[in-house]
Amino acid sequence: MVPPDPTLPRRRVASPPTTDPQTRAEALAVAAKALRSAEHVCVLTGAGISAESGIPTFREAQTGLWAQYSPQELATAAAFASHPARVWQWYAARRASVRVAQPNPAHLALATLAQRVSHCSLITQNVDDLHERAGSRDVIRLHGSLMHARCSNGCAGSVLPTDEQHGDPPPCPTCGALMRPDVVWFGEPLPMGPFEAARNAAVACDVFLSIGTSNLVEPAASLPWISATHGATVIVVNQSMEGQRKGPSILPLEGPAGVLLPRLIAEAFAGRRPRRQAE
Ligand code: BV8
Ligand code: ZN
Repeated sequence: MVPPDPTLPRRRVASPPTTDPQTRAEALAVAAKALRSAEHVCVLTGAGISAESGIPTFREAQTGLWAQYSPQELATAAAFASHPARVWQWYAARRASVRVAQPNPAHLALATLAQRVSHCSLITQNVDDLHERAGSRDVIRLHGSLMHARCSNGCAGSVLPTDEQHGDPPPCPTCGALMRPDVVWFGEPLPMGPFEAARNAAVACDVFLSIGTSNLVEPAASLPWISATHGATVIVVNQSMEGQRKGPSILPLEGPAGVLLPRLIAEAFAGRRPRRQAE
């Protein structure tokens, strides 16, 4: 657990939910009330928010050719070093499925949320581009992007790879080393800028909305608890609360994000005009 940073200003402590809601409707009403009164909302999304767009979650069993591997085995620099074509093709197959997928009502609800609150920080662990395609801007990407590739030797810049699912990774146009997916693999450090921005938002927000994540992968998994220790209300939206932390400042909303998020945003901001029109 990361101790609160004493140098950071303590903030108005959003009161944790006063009632212990028995029903989903009550939980939704308590969550909507917390959202409506929040100045700064911080959102963290995981693979579950893209599930209703048809993108398998990270922990769901892999299908077809990839059924024989676990994502953790493929999403590492060691796997790429030993089997570059296999890893490159796994990402190409995932990229192709993202390309034909559409943002679902959960992604769209978050784009609406950003127009309703004074300050909304959207952090994603996902590597698909569905948040951006739903209209969200300034997405804080902790684990990179499936839709880009970069030089495995560290040359500057990234390219938009094709969905060519066969063959080897292409060579870097600058130095000839293999291009690699522009994602953060297990055992690799997160990009400093995005993680700092994510941590600062978690500390500063009044409400932390955790959506569709098993909260198992660090250091992203610590963000909701950093927020809770700084007085925020943590709303957890997940298909299942199994394995999810409980606590006085944690408000569980169990169900599919594509159903719950539109309802939550509608209930929280009924009658409130958009703060700024989508550009
Ligand atoms: C780091 C990009 C340090 C790639 C990803 C040993 C050695 C080294 C590190 C470690 C180690 N042991 C532990 C670690 C730390 C490690 C880690 O946390 N491992 C875990 C497995 C224990 N972390 C790291 O390695 C990180 N780096 O620590 O570096 C360092 C520092 C300095 C110098 C060197 C090193 C890097 C982690 C990033 C890995 N890359 N993605 C790719 O995508 O291919 S992580 C990847 O998995 C995803 O991005 C995501 O973050 C994670 C999956 O989590 P979820 O998104 O939560 O998805 P999941 O399937 O688990 O759950 C889905 C949820 O949705 C479920 O709860 C489900 O109920 C719910 N759901 C389903 N449908 C719906 C729904 N909810 C709502 N509605 C629905 N419809
Ligand atoms: Zn290069």
